[in-house]
Amino acid sequence: MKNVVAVVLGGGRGTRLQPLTSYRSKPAVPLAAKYRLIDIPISNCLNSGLNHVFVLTQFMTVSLHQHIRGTYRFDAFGGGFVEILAAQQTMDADASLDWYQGTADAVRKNLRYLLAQQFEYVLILSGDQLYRMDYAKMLAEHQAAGADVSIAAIPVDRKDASALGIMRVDDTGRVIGFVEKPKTDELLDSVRMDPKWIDAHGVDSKGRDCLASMGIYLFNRKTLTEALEQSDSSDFGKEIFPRAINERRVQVHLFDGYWEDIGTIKSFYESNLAMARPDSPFELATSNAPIYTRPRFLPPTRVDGAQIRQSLIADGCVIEPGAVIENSVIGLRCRIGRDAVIRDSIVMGADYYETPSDLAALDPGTPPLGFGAGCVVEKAIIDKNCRVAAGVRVVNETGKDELGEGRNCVVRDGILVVPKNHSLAAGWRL
Ligand code: ADQ
Ligand code: ADP
Repeated sequence: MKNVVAVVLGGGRGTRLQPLTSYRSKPAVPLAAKYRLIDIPISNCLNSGLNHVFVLTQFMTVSLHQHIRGTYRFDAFGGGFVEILAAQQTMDADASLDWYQGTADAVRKNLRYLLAQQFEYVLILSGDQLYRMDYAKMLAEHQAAGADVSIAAIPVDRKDASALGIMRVDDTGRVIGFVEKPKTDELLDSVRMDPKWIDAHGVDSKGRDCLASMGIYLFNRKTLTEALEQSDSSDFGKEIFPRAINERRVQVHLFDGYWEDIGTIKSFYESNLAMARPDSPFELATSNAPIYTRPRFLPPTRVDGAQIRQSLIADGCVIEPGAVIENSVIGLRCRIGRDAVIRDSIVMGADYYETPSDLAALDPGTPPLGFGAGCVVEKAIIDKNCRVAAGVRVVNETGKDELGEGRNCVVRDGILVVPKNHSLAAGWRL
């Protein structure tokens, strides 16, 4: 893996995770109570013996910078690094012209940094997926097949195929058809696989007959340079691959395991809550492939007479008597008042504690950080540093998406999202 450099695609202009990405870049979005999205691909790299990582992001936020700097440190002898390359270094209006136009454009614009050292392979990863993978296995298969490019693939059902790049491969695993997000049955049929082929190659297809690209690509240095320099295509999935399969040896790397795209509010919400279940499909507590994150010096969470079921609770929280927490993810430094109810929700916690003098200085009507006594939060995502007053009900009873307008929250896919630093004062209701 010494010859591989990894590039994590940290998100385009995409609005799919808004408003969680209104104030921070996508890689910095908090995940599973104490991590950030970027910890997943970087941990996979480190656990695969790969410690040269670039993160491409549209704009730099303080938190992403602090997080990377404070977490991924390497000694001088190992030669490792995790470095952020931001498209937009300033916030002025014209800077938008410099934004990356798509995944391939993002890599092209940074090619000179990526290839400044003599890496033979470039591994391109998405920054918004939840999975564990040993990229060393992918490299070994790539080399054994004499491939120019390898694409990681997972079997999926037809109903999920229209949101993904779907591939057809020959007997040797060489990709001979690639359709990005096939919208018609006809297109899908053109790349369908025989599930028996998948079974025969060591992955239980469970009858699934589509091989989906996981957006994980391993390129030979020369192939990547040529593919990007000889065209002005912006996107790997839409443009580069459909063309590359005719001209290059593009090989599939089959993956068997849990893999979830968490780039939308709905999938982000569902995947976080799934990790709180006893039968979690993605286990955080393992010793052989840990997920790394920033070490913090927070006190243990203090709980007194609360009822907690099926939840993840981060460090530094205070949970008062009578509180009920069910099927939820509770982030760092969260204060949850007496008899508050948090159900089917992700609350991200706070970046700081309020001191008694901070509390005394609050404007009348501004509730303290955290969740006041008796409030009820259901099916919601409450971003960091929010204030929910005592007795407030954050419950979108109608389930309609448009109701959030102008009320310090938005509703996406029926999930109520309160953006960072917002206050829901006494009497707020939805
Ligand atoms: P999508 O996920 O729809 O499909 P895309 O929107 O290009 O593809 O995003 C891929 C990754 O790149 C994401 O992590 C995204 O955040 C990031 N990204 C997007 N635009 C970017 C930009 N301008 N700058 C930096 N990062 C950017 C892709 C493939 C499919 C495949 C799925 C699997 O195209 O073939 O099936 O991934 O999830
Ligand atoms: P995020 O992307 O998670 O929302 P930010 O970019 O806002 O995070 O960074 C918040 C950082 O600010 C945290 O790392 C935290 O340590 C720091 N911080 C410390 N004290 C305060 C404070 N009193 N108010 C706001 N932020 C604070």
